[in-house]
Order: sequence, then C-alpha cells, then structure tokens
Amino acid sequence: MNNQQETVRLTLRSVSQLPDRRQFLHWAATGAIMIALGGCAYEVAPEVDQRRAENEKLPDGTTRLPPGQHLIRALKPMGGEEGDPSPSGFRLKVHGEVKTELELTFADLLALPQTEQTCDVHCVTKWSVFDSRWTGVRLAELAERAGVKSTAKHVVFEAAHGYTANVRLEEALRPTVLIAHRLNGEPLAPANGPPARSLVPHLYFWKSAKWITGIRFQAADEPGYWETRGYHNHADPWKEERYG
Ligand SMILES: Nc1nc2c(c(=O)[nH]1)N[C@H]1C(S)=C(S)[C@@H](COP(=O)(O)O)O[C@H]1N2
Ligand SMILES: [Mo]
Repeated sequence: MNNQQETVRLTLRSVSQLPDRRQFLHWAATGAIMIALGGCAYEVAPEVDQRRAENEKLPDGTTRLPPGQHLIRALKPMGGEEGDPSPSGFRLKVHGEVKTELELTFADLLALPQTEQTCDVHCVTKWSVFDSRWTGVRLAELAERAGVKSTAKHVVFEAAHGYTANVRLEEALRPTVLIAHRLNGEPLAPANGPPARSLVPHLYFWKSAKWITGIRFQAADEPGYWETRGYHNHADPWKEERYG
C-alpha cells in the first residue's frame, strides 16, 4: 500500500473546468436539432457538418469519420448495468501480470498526473461524436506504477456487474487511453459510468468500460462481454471491425 501513499504526493496538474462556451454557442448558431429516440434526447449534427466530417482527413490520410458512421453532437446514453457512482465507494484494482498490485481510491486517482484531451468517439451502433473533452489518468501511468511484467500482452477492463472489455497492451498504452472521470469539464453524468470509466478513443466505444473497477494485465487474450457475444475482438472503426 506504500504505492498508494506515493501517488498521493504527486502534484495535480491544474485543468480547466470551465464549460466550452464557444462550442456551445457555435452549436446553437448552426441549429443543432434535438431528437427523442428510445426515451433519450440527443442531438443530431446538421447535414452540413456531416458532409464536412466525411471529407475531413486525419494526418495519416484516413477519414476523420470512420466508414458507416454519422456524426451526432453528444454521447448517446447506451445503458449498461450501473455501478456505484459515488467517489467514496470507488476502488480501482490494478492487477494481474504486475510486480505491485495497486488499489486506488478516487482521491488516489485524482492525485495522479491528470491529462486533458479532446478526441472523437465512435459507437458500433454507427454514431460518432467529435471533440469530446476528457480528463483523467493515462493507463500508461498506472501500468508504470504497477510495474507491468514483460509477460503481459493484453489488458482487460473490469467494470460493475462483470462487464469486461479486452484491449491489446500496446494499444492500451497509447497516450490517448485514459481512466477518465470528467467529460467536457464536468464529472461524468450518471449515464456515462461515474465516477470513472476507461476511454479508448481509437476503438469502438464498447471498449471504454463505464463504472470501472479494475485493470487486469494478462499474458493471454480474454474476450470481454461484447466480444463473447458476436462483436469483433479488436474493434477498429476504420476497418469496420464490428462483428467477430
Ligand atoms: N460497464 C459498462 N460499460 C460499458 C457498457 C456497459 O454496458 N457496461 N456499454 C459499452 C457500450 S456498448 C458503449 S457504446 C459505451 C456507451 O457509453 P455511453 O453510454 O457513455 O455513451 O459504453 C460501453 N461501456
Ligand atoms: Mo456500443
């Protein structure tokens, strides 16, 4: 447990918690429409943005919007069996192929170096959201603190009620993979898996486990909740790896 004490001493990088007013005003001006579907209200991007998104290219030349996806304004609540949203009840176990097992409280998580990043997310049900702003701790940071063994090749995110999602270790260690606790400057809303979830923006969104309880490093791959129910083991949106 001396690892935990060590984490508390780290300085918390200051992050902006102001809502993005400019973006909000831009959306209002471009006339985003609210549509009710399945009891949930969410915003659909105006047609002009969809066309612009389809033409936009990433630095590597691929399209910013993956094939078969359409742009919406905000994360659509996709459900799932809710865990305990309270920060006081939060425990994050970092275990498996590690030299030092960790168990972090929410305060421990906040005491680690914080990353703020703006990225796109892509759900296999074909919606994408551009420029969502997340705050959290890099998985690579936790991996380093736990001392991941060279035998580890895969990561399994563990969440409330047995939900799991597997990601290849080399991909999980990308700087964009976070244990996130804020979205667009606010603590995660009830639907988005508070108090913290994983965020793997380059894979379909089911790999981003809400109400996270553990990060397990493994030598062998272990297909997770959706991967054992017909979904693709890898889930690259640009390759349309939807079904296994
Ligand atoms: N614990 C947990 N995490 C989960 C899920 C779930 O059912 N339980 N669903 C996944 C799926 S299929 C998607 S698309 C995203 C949806 O996240 P959102 O509801 O915040 O949009 O969460 C993922 N993480
Ligand atoms: Mo999903």
